[in-house]
Amino acid sequence: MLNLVLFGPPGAGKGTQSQKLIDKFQLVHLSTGDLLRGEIAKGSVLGLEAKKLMDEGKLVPDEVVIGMISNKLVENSDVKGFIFDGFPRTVAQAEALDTLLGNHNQKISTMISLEVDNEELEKRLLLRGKDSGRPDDANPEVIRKRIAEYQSKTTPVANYYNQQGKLNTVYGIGTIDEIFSKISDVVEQIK
Ligand code: B4P
Repeated sequence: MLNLVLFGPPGAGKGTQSQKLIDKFQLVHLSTGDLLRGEIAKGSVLGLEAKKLMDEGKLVPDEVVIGMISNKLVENSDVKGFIFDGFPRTVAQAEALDTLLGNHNQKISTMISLEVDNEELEKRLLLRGKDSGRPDDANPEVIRKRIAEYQSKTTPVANYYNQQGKLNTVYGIGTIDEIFSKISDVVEQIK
């Protein structure tokens, strides 16, 4: 199985590049952001609790997102592999993912980390906020909070995978196709 972690700050292009990776490598896309927005749309208890945190630019508790991913791994047992998009976002989530995959005799193949400076991130997210309807993209203060959450809680995850020899950094500024080509090169090397 080919199991990829697509990593990077909010607005780095994770969701955008995931769509192209799914088409090229026939992987199942697991985006915790999309799963949480699905719960919000359904109006579930989990969704209502998550919405409050997401609207403030904060991370949702580890056990919530780990539970969602665990369910999805069970539902998709016979696939070519997964793209984990926006997950793991804390070291506790990364450890839990290793355990969950280990239970299915699987592991993470590699991590691709998209590098984009803060000024560009803010610009992209505000632009998307104009028509996405996502409250967390509409407010510059919330965007800055998300970037700060990333810097304090999520950046240690890169080191976690680096220690396993699985970290690949890709410069995330340029056209979507240019960036995709660099990501594809990394994936082809480990296939
Ligand atoms: P996510 O849904 O993961 O959203 P995101 O970080 O904003 O990234 P996304 O993938 O959507 O954007 P992309 O970079 O592709 O998370 C939202 C919230 O959910 C979090 O803040 C948190 O509260 C919660 N959450 C999710 N997962 C969690 C977890 N594991 N633990 C705890 N909480 C969790 O694209 C951004 C924009 O840039 C787009 O408009 C795109 O068109 C544009 N773009 C992309 N590539 C570009 C390029 N090369 N040039 C110009 N623009 C580009």
